Amino acid sequence: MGIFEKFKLGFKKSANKISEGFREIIVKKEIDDKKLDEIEEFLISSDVGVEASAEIKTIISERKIDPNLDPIVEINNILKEFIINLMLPLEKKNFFNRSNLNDIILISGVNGAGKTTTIGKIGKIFKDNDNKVAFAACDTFRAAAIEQLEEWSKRIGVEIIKSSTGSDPASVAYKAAEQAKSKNVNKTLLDTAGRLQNKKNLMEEYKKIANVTKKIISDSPHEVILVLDATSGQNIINQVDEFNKIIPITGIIMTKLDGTAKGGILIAIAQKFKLPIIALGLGEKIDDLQIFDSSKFADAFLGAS
Ligand SMILES: Nc1nc2c(ncn2[C@@H]2O[C@H](COP(=O)(O)OP(=O)(O)OP(=O)(O)O)[C@@H](O)[C@H]2O)c(=O)[nH]1
Ligand SMILES: [Mg+2]
Repeated sequence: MGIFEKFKLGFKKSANKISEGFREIIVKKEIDDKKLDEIEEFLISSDVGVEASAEIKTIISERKIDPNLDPIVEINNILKEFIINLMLPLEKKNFFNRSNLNDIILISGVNGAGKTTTIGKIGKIFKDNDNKVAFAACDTFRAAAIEQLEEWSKRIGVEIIKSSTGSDPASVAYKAAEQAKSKNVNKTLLDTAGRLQNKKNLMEEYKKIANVTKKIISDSPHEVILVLDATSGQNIINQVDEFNKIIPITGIIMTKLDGTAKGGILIAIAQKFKLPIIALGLGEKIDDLQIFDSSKFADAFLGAS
Protein backbone atom coordinates (compact mmCIF):
# COMPACT_ATOMS: atom_id res chain seq x y z
CA MET A 1 0.00 0.00 0.00
CA GLY A 2 1.42 3.38 -1.03
CA ILE A 3 1.56 6.23 1.44
CA PHE A 4 -1.30 8.06 -0.33
CA GLU A 5 -3.57 5.03 0.00
CA LYS A 6 -2.51 4.74 3.59
CA PHE A 7 -3.23 8.41 4.04
CA LYS A 8 -6.74 8.05 2.68
CA LEU A 9 -7.32 4.93 4.71
CA GLY A 10 -6.06 6.69 7.81
CA PHE A 11 -8.45 9.50 7.13
CA LYS A 12 -11.37 7.22 6.39
CA LYS A 13 -13.09 8.03 9.65
CA SER A 14 -12.91 11.77 9.02
CA ALA A 15 -13.89 11.39 5.39
CA ASN A 16 -16.84 9.11 6.07
CA LYS A 17 -18.01 11.48 8.74
CA ILE A 18 -17.79 14.47 6.40
CA SER A 19 -19.55 12.95 3.39
CA GLU A 20 -22.20 11.22 5.50
CA GLY A 21 -22.71 14.41 7.45
CA PHE A 22 -23.49 16.39 4.32
CA ARG A 23 -25.75 13.68 3.03
CA GLU A 24 -27.72 13.71 6.24
CA ILE A 25 -28.06 17.48 6.22
CA ILE A 26 -28.93 17.84 2.55
CA VAL A 27 -31.76 15.45 1.89
CA LYS A 28 -33.40 17.73 -0.65
CA LYS A 29 -31.61 19.79 -3.23
CA GLU A 30 -32.24 23.29 -1.96
CA ILE A 31 -29.85 24.81 0.54
CA ASP A 32 -31.76 27.33 2.63
CA ASP A 33 -30.58 29.30 5.68
CA LYS A 34 -31.43 26.47 8.03
CA LYS A 35 -29.32 24.05 5.98
CA LEU A 36 -26.48 26.56 5.90
CA ASP A 37 -26.55 26.80 9.69
CA GLU A 38 -26.54 23.01 9.95
CA ILE A 39 -23.55 22.77 7.61
CA GLU A 40 -21.71 25.33 9.73
CA GLU A 41 -22.52 23.51 12.95
CA PHE A 42 -21.47 20.22 11.41
CA LEU A 43 -18.11 21.67 10.34
CA ILE A 44 -17.53 23.06 13.83
CA SER A 45 -18.33 19.65 15.31
CA SER A 46 -15.76 18.17 12.90
CA ASP A 47 -13.09 20.40 14.53
CA VAL A 48 -12.73 22.66 11.49
CA GLY A 49 -12.94 25.67 13.82
CA VAL A 50 -15.46 28.47 14.28
CA GLU A 51 -13.78 30.97 11.96
CA ALA A 52 -13.14 28.60 9.07
CA SER A 53 -16.64 27.11 9.38
CA ALA A 54 -18.23 30.57 9.23
CA GLU A 55 -16.13 31.45 6.21
CA ILE A 56 -17.10 28.24 4.41
CA LYS A 57 -20.77 28.90 5.19
CA THR A 58 -20.48 32.38 3.63
CA ILE A 59 -18.82 30.98 0.52
CA ILE A 60 -21.57 28.36 0.08
CA SER A 61 -24.33 30.93 0.57
CA GLU A 62 -22.76 33.34 -1.91
CA ARG A 63 -22.14 30.68 -4.53
CA LYS A 64 -25.47 30.00 -6.23
CA ILE A 65 -25.58 26.23 -6.45
CA ASP A 66 -27.19 25.06 -9.70
CA PRO A 67 -30.26 22.98 -8.72
CA ASN A 68 -29.46 20.62 -11.61
CA LEU A 69 -26.22 19.60 -9.94
CA ASP A 70 -25.71 17.36 -6.94
CA PRO A 71 -25.40 19.77 -3.99
CA ILE A 72 -23.23 17.34 -2.04
CA VAL A 73 -20.69 17.25 -4.86
CA GLU A 74 -20.87 21.03 -5.16
CA ILE A 75 -20.25 21.56 -1.43
CA ASN A 76 -17.37 19.11 -1.55
CA ASN A 77 -15.88 21.10 -4.43
CA ILE A 78 -16.27 24.35 -2.50
CA LEU A 79 -14.59 22.79 0.54
CA LYS A 80 -11.74 21.42 -1.53
CA GLU A 81 -11.16 24.83 -3.09
CA PHE A 82 -11.28 26.44 0.36
CA ILE A 83 -8.77 23.98 1.83
CA ILE A 84 -6.33 24.37 -1.07
CA ASN A 85 -6.57 28.19 -1.05
CA LEU A 86 -5.86 28.15 2.67
CA MET A 87 -3.21 25.44 2.80
CA LEU A 88 -1.24 25.57 -0.46
CA PRO A 89 0.70 28.62 0.79
CA LEU A 90 1.52 26.68 3.97
CA GLU A 91 3.27 23.80 2.20
CA LYS A 92 7.00 23.66 2.95
CA LYS A 93 8.32 20.76 0.93
CA ASN A 94 11.82 22.24 0.63
CA PHE A 95 12.26 21.59 4.36
CA PHE A 96 13.48 18.10 3.39
CA ASN A 97 16.00 19.22 0.76
CA ARG A 98 19.73 18.90 1.19
CA SER A 99 21.05 21.93 2.99
CA ASN A 100 24.52 23.34 2.70
CA LEU A 101 24.48 24.85 6.16
CA ASN A 102 24.68 23.45 9.68
CA ASP A 103 20.93 23.50 10.24
CA ILE A 104 19.80 23.16 13.83
CA ILE A 105 16.22 21.87 14.06
CA LEU A 106 14.41 22.00 17.37
CA ILE A 107 11.55 19.55 17.89
CA SER A 108 9.05 20.40 20.59
CA GLY A 109 5.61 19.47 21.85
CA VAL A 110 3.60 18.11 24.75
CA ASN A 111 4.14 14.69 26.33
CA GLY A 112 3.62 11.77 23.99
CA ALA A 113 2.84 13.92 20.92
CA GLY A 114 5.17 11.82 18.77
CA LYS A 115 8.35 13.94 18.80
CA THR A 116 10.93 11.17 19.02
CA THR A 117 9.18 8.95 16.47
CA THR A 118 8.87 11.91 14.11
CA ILE A 119 12.60 12.64 14.45
CA GLY A 120 13.28 9.08 13.28
CA LYS A 121 10.97 9.52 10.30
CA ILE A 122 12.28 12.89 9.15
CA GLY A 123 15.86 11.89 9.90
CA LYS A 124 15.50 9.13 7.35
CA ILE A 125 14.15 11.47 4.67
CA PHE A 126 16.96 13.94 5.37
CA LYS A 127 19.50 11.16 4.99
CA ASP A 128 17.89 9.88 1.79
CA ASN A 129 18.28 13.45 0.48
CA ASP A 130 22.08 13.32 1.01
CA ASN A 131 22.24 15.27 4.24
CA LYS A 132 24.67 14.46 6.97
CA VAL A 133 22.31 14.00 9.91
CA ALA A 134 22.73 13.92 13.70
CA PHE A 135 20.27 13.50 16.56
CA ALA A 136 20.69 15.22 19.91
CA ALA A 137 19.09 13.62 22.96
CA CYS A 138 17.96 16.76 24.79
CA ASP A 139 15.23 14.80 26.57
CA THR A 140 17.31 13.99 29.62
CA PHE A 141 14.19 13.93 31.78
CA ARG A 142 12.19 10.81 30.94
CA ALA A 143 13.81 7.49 31.75
CA ALA A 144 14.58 5.57 28.54
CA ALA A 145 14.14 8.64 26.33
CA ILE A 146 17.82 8.58 25.35
CA GLU A 147 17.69 4.86 24.50
CA GLN A 148 14.56 5.42 22.42
CA LEU A 149 16.31 8.05 20.30
CA GLU A 150 19.44 5.93 20.12
CA GLU A 151 17.37 3.08 18.75
CA TRP A 152 16.17 5.32 15.91
CA SER A 153 19.69 6.62 15.26
CA LYS A 154 20.99 3.07 14.84
CA ARG A 155 18.11 2.07 12.60
CA ILE A 156 18.82 4.97 10.26
CA GLY A 157 22.58 5.04 10.70
CA VAL A 158 23.08 8.56 12.02
CA GLU A 159 25.16 9.90 14.85
CA ILE A 160 23.68 10.71 18.25
CA ILE A 161 24.87 13.33 20.72
CA LYS A 162 23.85 12.43 24.24
CA SER A 163 24.53 12.79 27.91
CA SER A 164 23.13 10.98 30.92
CA THR A 165 19.55 11.05 32.24
CA GLY A 166 19.10 13.98 34.59
CA SER A 167 21.81 16.14 32.99
CA ASP A 168 21.16 19.63 31.63
CA PRO A 169 19.31 19.40 28.29
CA ALA A 170 20.70 22.77 27.15
CA SER A 171 24.25 21.43 27.47
CA VAL A 172 23.40 18.58 25.10
CA ALA A 173 22.00 21.10 22.61
CA TYR A 174 25.19 23.15 22.96
CA LYS A 175 27.39 20.11 22.34
CA ALA A 176 25.27 19.19 19.30
CA ALA A 177 25.73 22.67 17.81
CA GLU A 178 29.49 22.43 18.34
CA GLN A 179 29.56 19.10 16.53
CA ALA A 180 27.33 20.37 13.75
CA LYS A 181 29.98 22.96 13.07
CA SER A 182 33.13 20.90 13.59
CA LYS A 183 31.86 17.82 11.73
CA ASN A 184 29.87 19.73 9.14
CA VAL A 185 26.54 18.13 9.92
CA ASN A 186 23.81 19.47 7.60
CA LYS A 187 20.81 18.65 9.79
CA THR A 188 20.93 18.32 13.56
CA LEU A 189 17.63 17.33 15.13
CA LEU A 190 17.18 18.22 18.80
CA ASP A 191 14.77 15.90 20.61
CA THR A 192 13.25 17.59 23.65
CA ALA A 193 11.27 16.29 26.60
CA GLY A 194 7.50 16.46 26.44
CA ARG A 195 6.19 19.45 28.34
CA LEU A 196 2.76 20.90 28.97
CA GLN A 197 2.49 24.41 27.60
CA ASN A 198 1.11 25.75 30.90
CA LYS A 199 4.03 24.55 33.05
CA LYS A 200 6.09 27.68 33.51
CA ASN A 201 9.35 26.10 34.69
CA LEU A 202 9.36 23.58 31.85
CA MET A 203 8.71 26.32 29.31
CA GLU A 204 11.62 28.30 30.79
CA GLU A 205 13.83 25.26 30.31
CA TYR A 206 12.57 25.03 26.72
CA LYS A 207 13.58 28.65 26.15
CA LYS A 208 17.08 27.83 27.37
CA ILE A 209 17.43 24.89 24.98
CA ALA A 210 16.06 27.03 22.15
CA ASN A 211 18.58 29.80 22.71
CA VAL A 212 21.77 28.03 23.74
CA THR A 213 22.83 26.96 20.23
CA LYS A 214 23.00 30.65 19.24
CA LYS A 215 26.33 30.82 21.08
CA ILE A 216 27.83 28.55 18.43
CA ILE A 217 25.65 29.23 15.40
CA SER A 218 24.20 32.70 15.79
CA ASP A 219 21.17 32.31 13.50
CA SER A 220 20.10 28.99 15.04
CA PRO A 221 17.76 27.28 15.63
CA HIS A 222 16.95 27.41 11.92
CA GLU A 223 13.74 25.48 12.34
CA VAL A 224 11.44 25.19 15.35
CA ILE A 225 8.99 22.37 14.73
CA LEU A 226 5.98 21.84 16.94
CA VAL A 227 4.67 18.27 16.95
CA LEU A 228 0.93 18.04 17.56
CA ASP A 229 -1.12 14.95 18.30
CA ALA A 230 -4.29 15.09 16.17
CA THR A 231 -6.26 13.30 18.85
CA SER A 232 -5.76 16.01 21.50
CA GLY A 233 -8.69 18.10 20.25
CA GLN A 234 -9.12 21.82 20.82
CA ASN A 235 -6.25 21.96 23.35
CA ILE A 236 -3.98 21.98 20.29
CA ILE A 237 -4.86 25.65 19.65
CA ASN A 238 -3.51 26.59 23.07
CA GLN A 239 -0.39 24.48 22.54
CA VAL A 240 0.45 26.36 19.33
CA ASP A 241 -0.19 29.69 21.04
CA GLU A 242 2.04 29.00 24.05
CA PHE A 243 4.96 27.32 22.29
CA ASN A 244 4.93 30.07 19.67
CA LYS A 245 5.31 32.68 22.41
CA ILE A 246 8.56 31.14 23.69
CA ILE A 247 10.22 30.90 20.31
CA PRO A 248 8.47 31.41 16.96
CA ILE A 249 7.40 28.13 15.37
CA THR A 250 8.60 27.66 11.79
CA GLY A 251 6.61 24.52 11.06
CA ILE A 252 4.01 22.10 12.32
CA ILE A 253 3.92 18.33 12.12
CA MET A 254 0.64 16.66 13.02
CA THR A 255 0.85 13.03 14.11
CA LYS A 256 -1.65 10.22 14.66
CA LEU A 257 -3.88 11.20 11.77
CA ASP A 258 -4.21 7.50 11.04
CA GLY A 259 -7.46 6.20 12.36
CA THR A 260 -8.75 9.42 13.93
CA ALA A 261 -11.82 11.38 12.98
CA LYS A 262 -10.11 14.61 13.99
CA GLY A 263 -8.38 15.72 10.79
CA GLY A 264 -10.44 18.93 10.76
CA ILE A 265 -8.30 20.42 13.52
CA LEU A 266 -5.48 20.99 11.01
CA ILE A 267 -7.79 23.28 9.04
CA ALA A 268 -8.62 25.22 12.20
CA ILE A 269 -4.91 25.64 12.96
CA ALA A 270 -4.09 26.68 9.41
CA GLN A 271 -6.85 29.29 9.52
CA LYS A 272 -5.84 30.68 12.90
CA PHE A 273 -2.04 30.69 12.72
CA LYS A 274 -1.10 30.41 9.02
CA LEU A 275 2.03 28.50 10.05
CA PRO A 276 3.85 26.23 7.59
CA ILE A 277 2.82 22.57 7.74
CA ILE A 278 5.77 20.26 7.23
CA ALA A 279 4.34 16.74 7.37
CA LEU A 280 1.65 14.44 8.72
CA GLY A 281 2.24 11.35 10.84
CA LEU A 282 0.19 8.33 9.78
CA GLY A 283 1.49 5.52 11.93
CA GLU A 284 4.31 4.30 14.10
CA LYS A 285 6.66 3.01 11.42
CA ILE A 286 9.56 4.82 9.82
CA ASP A 287 7.84 5.41 6.46
CA ASP A 288 4.53 6.49 7.99
CA LEU A 289 5.10 10.16 7.26
CA GLN A 290 3.46 12.16 4.48
CA ILE A 291 5.23 15.32 3.37
CA PHE A 292 2.42 17.86 3.55
CA ASP A 293 0.56 18.43 0.29
CA SER A 294 -2.60 20.54 0.46
CA SER A 295 -4.36 18.83 -2.42
CA LYS A 296 -3.73 15.32 -1.08
CA PHE A 297 -4.84 16.46 2.34
CA ALA A 298 -8.08 17.90 0.92
CA ASP A 299 -8.82 14.71 -1.01
CA ALA A 300 -8.14 12.49 1.98
CA PHE A 301 -10.14 14.71 4.31
CA LEU A 302 -13.12 14.86 1.98
CA GLY A 303 -12.90 11.20 1.05
CA ALA A 304 -12.42 11.77 -2.69
CA SER A 305 -11.28 8.71 -4.57
N1 LIG B 1 -0.72 5.80 15.37
C1 LIG B 1 0.33 6.62 15.46
N2 LIG B 1 1.13 6.54 16.53
C2 LIG B 1 2.18 7.39 16.58
C3 LIG B 1 2.45 8.33 15.56
N3 LIG B 1 3.55 9.02 15.93
C4 LIG B 1 3.95 8.51 17.12
N4 LIG B 1 3.13 7.52 17.52
C5 LIG B 1 3.18 6.74 18.77
O1 LIG B 1 2.93 7.59 19.87
C6 LIG B 1 3.66 7.17 21.01
C7 LIG B 1 4.50 8.33 21.54
O2 LIG B 1 5.50 8.61 20.57
P1 LIG B 1 6.87 9.30 20.94
O3 LIG B 1 7.59 9.52 19.66
O4 LIG B 1 7.58 8.57 22.01
O5 LIG B 1 6.32 10.68 21.51
P2 LIG B 1 7.14 11.84 22.23
O6 LIG B 1 6.47 13.10 21.91
O7 LIG B 1 8.58 11.72 21.90
O8 LIG B 1 6.88 11.45 23.77
P3 LIG B 1 7.62 12.05 25.06
O9 LIG B 1 9.07 12.14 24.72
O10 LIG B 1 7.33 11.08 26.15
O11 LIG B 1 7.00 13.39 25.32
C8 LIG B 1 4.48 5.98 20.57
O12 LIG B 1 3.80 4.80 20.92
C9 LIG B 1 4.54 6.13 19.05
O13 LIG B 1 4.73 4.92 18.39
C10 LIG B 1 1.56 8.38 14.43
O14 LIG B 1 1.68 9.19 13.50
N5 LIG B 1 0.51 7.51 14.45
MG1 LIG C 1 10.23 11.67 23.16
